[in-house]
Amino acid sequence: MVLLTVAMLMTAFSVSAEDQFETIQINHGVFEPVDSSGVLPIVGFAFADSVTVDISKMVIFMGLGERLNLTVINNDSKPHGFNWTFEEDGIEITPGSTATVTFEPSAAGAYPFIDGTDYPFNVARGLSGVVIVKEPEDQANDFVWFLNDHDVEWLNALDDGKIVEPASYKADYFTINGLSYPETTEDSLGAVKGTVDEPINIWVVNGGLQSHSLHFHGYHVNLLSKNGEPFPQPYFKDTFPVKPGEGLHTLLVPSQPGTFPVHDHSLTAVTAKGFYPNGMLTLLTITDGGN
Ligand SMILES: [Cu+2]
Repeated sequence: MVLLTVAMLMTAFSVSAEDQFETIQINHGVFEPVDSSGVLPIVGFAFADSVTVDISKMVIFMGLGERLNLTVINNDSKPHGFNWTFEEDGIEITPGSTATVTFEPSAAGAYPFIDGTDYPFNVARGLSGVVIVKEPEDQANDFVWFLNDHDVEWLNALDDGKIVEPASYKADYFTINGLSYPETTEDSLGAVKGTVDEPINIWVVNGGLQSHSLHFHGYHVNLLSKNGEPFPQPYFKDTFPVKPGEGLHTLLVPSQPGTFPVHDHSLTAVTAKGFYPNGMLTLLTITDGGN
């Protein structure tokens, strides 16, 4: 009996988490605003196989029970870093060098990360991303809204090596997955499509520097967790704040068919250089599934 117990324990301990390997790079790139006013210089995280930086789309999916081995390559001539936004400290990655981060989360959730060096300037330039951890038994479709804001003066000045005052930050463009309305409606990651009564995960992450507050038309959503921490009470809302560095797991179970907008409650963030409605606005398209 004792031997059997020991054998079982050994089996339990020798079963290691399944490893997932990802490599991302810190690269220079450009952001193309919705109003075709020209390209803006950014620095961001990019997947290993991409040459350009696709701003605000650094989204890594993994399953709960897996272990993420994340290699981060700094291709820039300046030091950068990697920080989970739920932790105080991060690592610094010197120019041309590589760091490896392992992550074995104990709960599902959206876990944002940033380059925390020289905060808030490197985040303003585009260095933020998210790891989304999904329970293996969670069969719901996934949509991601990676919210970001972009200050044209800051992007140009920081690219020129100039110093800017933190208090002077004032965003001109507001994006979901790097896109502004109406571009957002063509985004397979963010333009929610679903069926009445079928659950949908919407992972909402704020990778920018301004607080945002989303307003759903047509539906309420269940807010399940923030940065992997479950909310203590059931939290059923049609409007909720998402602060910088927060990653929310929300669950939408559509109660009716239709096409409804979701937008930042602050109308400033639904503009592009003052033009409405070219910012944080996207659509939910729900069909009745033949019922
Ligand atoms: Cu509204």
